[in-house]
Amino acid sequence: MSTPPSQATKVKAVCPHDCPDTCAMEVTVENGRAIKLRGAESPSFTRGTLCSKVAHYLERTYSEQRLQYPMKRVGAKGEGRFVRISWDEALNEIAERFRNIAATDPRAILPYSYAGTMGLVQGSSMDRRFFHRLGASFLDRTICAEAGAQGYKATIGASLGTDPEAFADAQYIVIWGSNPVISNLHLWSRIVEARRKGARVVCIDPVRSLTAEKSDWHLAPLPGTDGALALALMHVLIRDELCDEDYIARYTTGYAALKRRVAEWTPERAAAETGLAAADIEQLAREYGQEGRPAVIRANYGLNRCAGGGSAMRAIACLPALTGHWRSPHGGILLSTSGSYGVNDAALERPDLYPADPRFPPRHVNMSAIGNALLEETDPPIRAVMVYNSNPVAVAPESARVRAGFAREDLFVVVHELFQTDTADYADILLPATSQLEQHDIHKSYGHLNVMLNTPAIAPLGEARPNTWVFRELASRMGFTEACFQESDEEISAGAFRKDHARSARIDPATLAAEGWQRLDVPTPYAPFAEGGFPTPSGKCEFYSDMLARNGMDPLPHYVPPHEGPRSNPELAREFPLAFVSPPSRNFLNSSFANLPRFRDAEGKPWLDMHPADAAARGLSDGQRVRIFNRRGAFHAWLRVDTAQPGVREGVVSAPSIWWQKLSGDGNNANAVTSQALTDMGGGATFYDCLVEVSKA
Ligand SMILES: Nc1nc2c(c(=O)[nH]1)N[C@H]1C(S)=C(S)[C@@H](COP(=O)(O)OP(=O)(O)OC[C@H]3O[C@@H](n4cnc5c(=O)[nH]c(N)nc54)[C@H](O)[C@@H]3O)O[C@H]1N2
Ligand SMILES: Nc1nc2c(c(=O)[nH]1)N[C@H]1C(S)=C(S)[C@@H](COP(=O)(O)OP(=O)(O)OC[C@H]3O[C@@H](n4cnc5c(=O)[nH]c(N)nc54)[C@H](O)[C@@H]3O)O[C@H]1N2
Ligand code: SF4
Ligand SMILES: [Mo]
Repeated sequence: MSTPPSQATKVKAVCPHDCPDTCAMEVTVENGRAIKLRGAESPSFTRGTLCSKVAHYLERTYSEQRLQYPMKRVGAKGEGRFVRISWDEALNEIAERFRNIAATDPRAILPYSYAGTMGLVQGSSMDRRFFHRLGASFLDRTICAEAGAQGYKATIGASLGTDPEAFADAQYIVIWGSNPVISNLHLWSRIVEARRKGARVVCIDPVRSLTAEKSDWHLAPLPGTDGALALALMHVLIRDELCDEDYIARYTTGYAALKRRVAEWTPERAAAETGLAAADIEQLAREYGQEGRPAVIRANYGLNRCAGGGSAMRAIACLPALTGHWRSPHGGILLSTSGSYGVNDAALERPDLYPADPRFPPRHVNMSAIGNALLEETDPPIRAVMVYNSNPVAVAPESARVRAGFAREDLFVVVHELFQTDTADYADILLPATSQLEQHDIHKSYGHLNVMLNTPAIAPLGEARPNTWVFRELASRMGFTEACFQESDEEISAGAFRKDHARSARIDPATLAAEGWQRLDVPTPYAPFAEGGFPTPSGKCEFYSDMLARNGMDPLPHYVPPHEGPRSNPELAREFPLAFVSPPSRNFLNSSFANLPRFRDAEGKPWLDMHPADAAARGLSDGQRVRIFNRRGAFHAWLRVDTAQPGVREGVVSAPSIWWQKLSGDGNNANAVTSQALTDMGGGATFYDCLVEVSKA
């Protein structure tokens, strides 16, 4: 840790949260205390504004709920009663427990982390080195984006796409499975700009989200049916000769096979799957394919949390190549920009430290089914979990199983946190973590093309310590002597990007220190695939994928219906007829902020949005407290039924999330009902593939 400044100064910082915008912040510090925090004025993606959560980040930083010293459990697991201990006592005990377990089988130890901070240093460096060197189980970090990422990769080759900055001059924008007003504010400001210049904005979402409300046209399919819609769009584009044959011939593979495949996908067939009108599907295809007007798609993770999430993204990613919209910087598709960076994972994470012990072949545990893993893994059983940067008890699916897993008497649980979350209540040892203002970091982004530097603004509160410090200390107690465990945070961040990578080679420490950010080495405007050059094995946009064929999968875009729906499981659908989604609420960031008064007050109560027809059929009315349930569990919420402007389409209910269970009133949140079933590609979570019934509470 470097020493923070002690006199009135402005410090450049970065929002650490799991959000595509990765905002540039400026912190004013006086006498060692941060007194003001705002969006940095420099012409970065942030343009001087933060969202309504992080604008109040100082309330989070200085919250009286912050954990300030290490503690150990005195009550029962889950009860949340702890007493203070010293760092030495805490670290010695963890090291001793880990050593004992590792002596039998190190794979019985599992890290559990996600994106509490997105920083490359505090998110994925010293921690990974430690668990690699230890020979612990690998955690497959699938809970958010993996299905979509894999589907997109099969078509495009990597997470590269349209420059978010270029949306400001787009003419036709399709927002698909994404709610930028809530979850990608600075892209939304570009979309508003484009709309002012005449762009048409279409939103595809089963929920009438704030984005849907502000768009020119809202199409509301049933959750998990986007793949069918994409195939029918391709059907119309090809049938009506709205494709760019020259682009297809030069820069794609498998067009003839794709043509045969989508011939089956008439708008009528897709209408039956999606619950949309066939005429609307025809119209969307014609508008999207209009000649001489580039169209851009903002596809995001809302559509990848279902059985067919990977296939759906793969099919959607074919559209801009079919129409040649990639020719323009203001056309194409954006899922994530994260593949634009040359991150030096090998240096940050040191996978080479993993011991090649023939007794212990590498074992992977999927974070999206952590409940089952904790309760059922036998080869070997999980005996210790170390949680940091995540709140699995609140955010992982099927809470009853997750809680039962963490409550196991024979499981040693360490939680490193800023707050006493639902997960912290299950800790044997609870460690205090620093906030972003108290730690050093360097960030890439998944929603723009800049590298960002975060400099510590204040000293750690109480005895809080950064993730890197904890793993450095544990490494030393475990006797790990490799030099990489001595590296400072500044040294780690200096090596975070590859010098041999075209777009990252010119990342300059001096520019970062002076400005707080630097754009990758890409032109402006940037049309990444105007002349092909896809990072696929063939170098083309792959309508047909040899890689999928080799892995025994369908090499062509296809439709995978939801696990839970009238087609896959008619009996279940009769008992639980409503499709349940639980997308992000405006005032929380996943489960972060949900414990702080300002944000809970702004959110009000746990809500459930329902269509008036569905409410009437159940004799339910607006404002009533209801019970949402299926065979996995139940939780309560307050019903919102808007008869003038229904908040959701018929057959769908939506509970803005993620509430802390212990603060929600009945000890449960939306994940009481969600399922641990996985997606078709990437082993992702299927939060929005979930049937429920709703009754009066
Ligand atoms: N305020 C706020 N911002 C956030 C977050 C937060 O919790 N709060 N979370 C952050 C994180 S981790 C992520 S991953 C992103 C998520 O942000 P997005 O990628 O935008 O994804 P979601 O919000 O999950 O879903 C977006 C929209 O998809 C809709 N949707 C649900 N199912 C389907 C479907 O099957 N098909 C289609 N077409 N649409 C569907 C939802 O109703 C929702 O309105 O946001 C980030 N930003
Ligand atoms: N029902 C439902 N469930 C969902 C979703 C949904 O849409 N619906 N969305 C899913 C998605 S997209 C995601 S990404 C996951 C998100 O799940 P998580 O990544 O677990 O996100 P958070 O709930 O914000 O928890 C992050 C925790 O990390 C802590 N933290 C922050 N910074 C640091 C740090 O520097 N060090 C340490 N040690 N801790 C830190 C925070 O205090 C916070 O408690 O949730 C998933 N769960
Ligand atoms: S949560 Fe997103 S929009 Fe809000 S400040 Fe952070 S990066 Fe920016
Ligand atoms: Mo996420």
